[in-house]
Amino acid sequence: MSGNDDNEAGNDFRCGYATIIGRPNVGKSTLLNRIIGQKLSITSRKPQTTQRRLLGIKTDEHHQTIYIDTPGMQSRYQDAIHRYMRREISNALLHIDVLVFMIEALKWTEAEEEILEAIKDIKVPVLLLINKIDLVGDKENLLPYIREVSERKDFSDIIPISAGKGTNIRQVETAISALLPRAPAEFPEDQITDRSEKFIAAEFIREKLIRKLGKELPYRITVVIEKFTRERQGVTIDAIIWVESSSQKAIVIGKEGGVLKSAGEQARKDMQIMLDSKVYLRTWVKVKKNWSDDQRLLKQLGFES
Ligand SMILES: Nc1nc2c(ncn2[C@@H]2O[C@H](COP(=O)(O)OP(=O)(O)OP(=O)(O)O)[C@@H](O)[C@H]2O)c(=O)[nH]1
Ligand SMILES: [Mg+2]
Repeated sequence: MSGNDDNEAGNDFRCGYATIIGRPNVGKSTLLNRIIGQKLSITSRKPQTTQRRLLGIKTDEHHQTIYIDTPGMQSRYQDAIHRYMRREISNALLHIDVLVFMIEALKWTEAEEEILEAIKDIKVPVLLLINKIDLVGDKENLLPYIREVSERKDFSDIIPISAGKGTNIRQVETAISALLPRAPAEFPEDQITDRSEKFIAAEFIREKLIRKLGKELPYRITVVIEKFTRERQGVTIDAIIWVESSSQKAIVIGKEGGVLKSAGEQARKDMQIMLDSKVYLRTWVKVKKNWSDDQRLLKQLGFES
């Protein structure tokens, strides 16, 4: 609950869910982190970084907006992990108040067409965000592009932004909060996500590895935290990095352990910021053959349906 009494502010309070969708790599997770003002969702230059839904919750005096970051939408792959990712998107489209469709400036691909098709029967307002405008050299090109995309659907608003640089983000928040229904807050005002510190710690390790490794590996690696204990001198975290073959294991470990060592070191720094504490991190790489295409193994590794 918002903690508001029956005063005017209480009656006017708005709360609701805004799901962010878009093809892989357009900048959805970057936007969520930018709005929340903290790193919750991992990001990378490689497509298909986000595997699971994650909430970012932002509360002010008059609104609580519950953003849902989703995996990039694509239909190319049919294995179990990708089917899981698509289910995560479908679930994030249920019971929402606003849909935020993100595209990349000056681009419109087959993937965007597929998304339009997927959301054609959606009843809630759809806000179109054109991201990465910082990459557009000649801003004159944006106007005809905006005109063109505006004809694709009856969008409630179209906002050019740069999630990376932080341009027009306030405008996005205002547009979304105006579309939320009058309702009391669902989460305590100081809660910023539905995910545990343990989940986010595992994601930090995955992010560092994705950033260091080739483009085929992101969805072949998953991280499970085996131990997470907070003591007076700091937090001890034991993590297992699961891969699918011994050759992948060798790549993740790297020459003389270099890749794993530097990924672990970078992840540990992010964890220390998040946990505001010293972190002692230990990592192991283990092989589970074909986990990403095995429903049972996915479940075992924490991909709850
Ligand atoms: N130049 C520029 N780069 C951006 C911007 N927003 C995001 N990026 C970069 O684009 C890449 C993808 O960003 P993510 O936030 O991981 O994209 P995503 O849509 O969540 O991707 P998936 O989780 O794979 O679906 C990262 O390298 C970001 O740093 C932006 O406004 N400008
Ligand atoms: Mg993402």
